[in-house]
Amino acid sequence: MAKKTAATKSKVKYSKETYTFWYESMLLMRRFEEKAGQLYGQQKIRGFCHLYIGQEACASGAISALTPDDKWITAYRCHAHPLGLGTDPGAVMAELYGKATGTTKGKGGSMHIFDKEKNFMGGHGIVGAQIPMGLGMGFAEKYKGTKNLAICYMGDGAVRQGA
Ligand SMILES: Cc1ncc(C[n+]2csc(CCOP(=O)(O)OP(=O)(O)O)c2C)c(N)n1
Repeated sequence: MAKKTAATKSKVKYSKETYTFWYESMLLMRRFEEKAGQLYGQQKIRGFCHLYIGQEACASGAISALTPDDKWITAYRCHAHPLGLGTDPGAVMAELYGKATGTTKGKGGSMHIFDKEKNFMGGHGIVGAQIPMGLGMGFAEKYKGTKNLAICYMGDGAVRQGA
């Protein structure tokens, strides 16, 4: 008999729409990052370019669990979250190219993708800088009396940065 795992014990059922969202959004993230990595290697994308390959589920799963009013922030590995939240992939790619049609008008580049409409607050190049800002975003919702969440992503390096 197969050993019971956390997954087989779970009574949670997900809809076909949720599974489809996970698959489509993770595939978009993966294909986008593969292309970005290729273009970076060809020096068409300049500056820094940190990819999210292998971590797609961390973004996609959270996006399906939260609401459009919740707030998002992460570090420089920031292409995938806006893609999952519905930001135009062309605008994210334009930002990587430094074009005026990019999400930050080409001034931010790969590490500084923002999309205020999707409540995606960056995209930050300073390791750990997203932690106090994410906390502030959470407090802002508390002060305003909403039930919105602020979700802050960080790597293990950022955890002990000090903030
Ligand atoms: C304050 C600061 N110190 C150092 C760096 C240089 N730096 C860039 S990425 C990185 C590693 C961060 O690791 P982690 O937070 O675990 O994120 P990961 O890249 O592994 O996703 C460092 C030290 C920086 N950007 N900011």
